[in-house]
Order: sequence, then structure tokens, then C-alpha cells
Amino acid sequence: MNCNLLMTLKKQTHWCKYRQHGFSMVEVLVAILLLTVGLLALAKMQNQAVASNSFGNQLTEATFLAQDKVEELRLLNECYLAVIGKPQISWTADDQDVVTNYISQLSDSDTTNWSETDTDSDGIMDQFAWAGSADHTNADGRDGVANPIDATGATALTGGYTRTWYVVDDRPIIKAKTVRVMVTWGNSNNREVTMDTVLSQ
Ligand SMILES: [Ca+2]
Ligand SMILES: [Ca+2]
Repeated sequence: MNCNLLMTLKKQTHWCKYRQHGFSMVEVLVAILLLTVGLLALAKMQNQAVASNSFGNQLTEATFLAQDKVEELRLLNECYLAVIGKPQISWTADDQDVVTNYISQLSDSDTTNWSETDTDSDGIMDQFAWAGSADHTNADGRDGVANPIDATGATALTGGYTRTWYVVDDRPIIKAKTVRVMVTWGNSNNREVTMDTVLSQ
């Protein structure tokens, strides 16, 4: 056996001894701990992403439901103005339907829920709010579906949205109606979409 071969064998023996040390139990436990912490953080991030995505979807659906009702009320108001402009003697059954639907969805049944405050006492009202119960709920009107409703406006089997609207006559000017449509969901306070519009009379 030459000298070089002997040296190589010695080195390999030394390397094998080193390798046989492997990882200690403490090292393995620390590695598992780090991996667990990492995976838990990842799972939490995943949960947050899913929750955030879900809230985004609900916000989109609630906005659609509110916008849909605003458009419906605007169209109903226009039809109503056209009908009442006709001599009542010529009203058809459809005309009567429009008027009945208008009364059930756009009549200002409760004026107490509109409040105005002059916060700086300059004689000009500068803060407006709706309080108390809504004038109308989603069950109002022809073919009305009672709350809660799903994203298409049909009866919700689980969860769903609550759509209500407030009407105040002669605001912001005489012969106008200010309408607020609200869509809420879940239990949290910020799960709400509000849309205001003014209809002329
Ligand atoms: Ca009202
Ligand atoms: Ca004021």
C-alpha cells in the first residue's frame, strides 16, 4: 500500500466518523419547531387572504343589490310621473299597478327618521342622518322578496343581505325626494353599503 492510498483511506475514515454524528435530537426539534411556526404563519396568511377575498365578493354583491334598487326606484318614479300626468279616467290596470307599486316603495311613510342638525348654529342645516327603522324593506313592492336576499335578489337560503330604503320628501328642495338605499350583511358594523339619490317630482 503506497503512502497516498493510506492517506486517502485515513481521510475517508475521518469523514465517515464525522458523518456518523448526523443531527442531534435538539437540532431536529428546533428544525421541526421552525417548520411548524413557518407553516402556521402561512396558514394564517392563507386564511386572511380567503377572508379578504370573501369580503370583496360580498361588497361587490351588496353594491350591485343597492344599485339595482336605486335604478328600479328611479324608473318607477318616472313611470309614476307619466301615469299621474294622464287623466285618471284613462288609467289602465298597468297604470294602477305602477301607482300601487310607487306607493308601496316610494311613499314617505315616516318622516321622523330624517334628522337635520345645525352643528355650528349659523342657521343652515349641515348634518343629515337617517335613524330608526327604514321606510321600506325588500318585501315592499310588486313581487317583493322578503329579506334576507341573495346576490340575485331572490330569497337567501343561508346568510344573505338585508336591503332597506329610506325616503324623505321635499329634500333637498321642494318637489324632490331624497332616497337612501342600504344593504347590510353579517354581524359586523362595517358590513354595509349605502347609496343616496335624489328623485324629481
Ligand atoms: Ca321617510
Ligand atoms: Ca350650520
